[in-house]
Amino acid sequence: MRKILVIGAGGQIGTELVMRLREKIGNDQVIAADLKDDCPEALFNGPYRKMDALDRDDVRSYIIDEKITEVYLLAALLSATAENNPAFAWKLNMEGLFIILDLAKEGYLDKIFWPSSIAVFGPTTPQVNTPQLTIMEPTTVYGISKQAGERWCEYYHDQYGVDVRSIRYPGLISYTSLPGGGTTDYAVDIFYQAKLQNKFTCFLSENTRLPMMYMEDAIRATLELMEAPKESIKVRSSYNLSGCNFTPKEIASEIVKHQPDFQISYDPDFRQKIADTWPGSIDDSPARKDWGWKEEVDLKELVRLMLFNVNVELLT
Ligand code: NAD
Ligand code: AKB
Repeated sequence: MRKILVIGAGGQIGTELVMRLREKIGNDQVIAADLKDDCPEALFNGPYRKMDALDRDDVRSYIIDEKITEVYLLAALLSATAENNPAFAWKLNMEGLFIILDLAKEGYLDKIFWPSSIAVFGPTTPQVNTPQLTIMEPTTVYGISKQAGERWCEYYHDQYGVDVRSIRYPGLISYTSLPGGGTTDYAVDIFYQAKLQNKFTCFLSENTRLPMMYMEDAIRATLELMEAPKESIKVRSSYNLSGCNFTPKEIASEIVKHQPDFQISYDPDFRQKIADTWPGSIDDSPARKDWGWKEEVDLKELVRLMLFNVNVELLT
């Protein structure tokens, strides 16, 4: 029987991933774990465990004693936060991964999901329709840690047969919980500010194009990848995945269609330098071919859904 542990469950992806996994395999079969003392309200319907992904002894004994079969390891520092604390970002993003990879190597886990990011790419990468296999010279500590993580995932698969699967998520857009310190966060904040004050100051410049995805598509992709037969997973580093892509100016124009007086201004900060090194669009043909990936939500629909669903009370 599947018994899943989601580490970093209290964040932007974890909250929605746990909800969906519980719908699929049962509330008690999916344990949400996070450094936070309290379980997020959205996850009150099932087990919660306070856990530090870096506490090797605790993570090991919990997974072994509870007979966990799958781990989704989401605990990490994201791009903007990581630049402010590079040494700790490297430690969290790498050591947490090794603890889980080693457990799988020893036979305690059937499967692992570990997310990578478009941050693995850098200024020398082709920026349009970035291919699966290409030049990767990331310049952020976050990107470097994700690239190294990808190499280790492939290594553990090839050398020890570990069934680890991964996606290079683009910027994810959602309303259930707030984003955790990334460069793409503006594309979530813009909806809260549109609702609160009908205007928004963007920390990226108007023509900065980045790959993005609505959370529902990202969660569906994750479940489809994890449920695909082992033989169909040909990429053991991490799969490129594309949803849509847009600039701050384009998302603002789409919001104006719903709120004609909405105004955007631009005040780029240190995150501009990060965004300038990332691709504008992604070629995800291997994901489409190997396990049938297809996005469903485009920019127009994403804006409609976000404006309808964001709850500004989440900000308080
Ligand atoms: P987030 O910052 O919203 O959530 C991370 C969660 O991990 C938080 O709840 C935090 O409390 C928890 N955490 C931090 N340190 C921990 C520790 N030591 N032990 C246990 N829990 C800890 O991040 P997210 O957006 O949900 O991202 C999850 C993963 O997906 C990360 O690896 C991130 O790099 C990757 N990713 C996210 C995006 C995105 O747009 N959200 C895009 C690409 C990749
Ligand atoms: C970030 O901006 O850091 C994340 C990501 C694309 O990995 N959203």
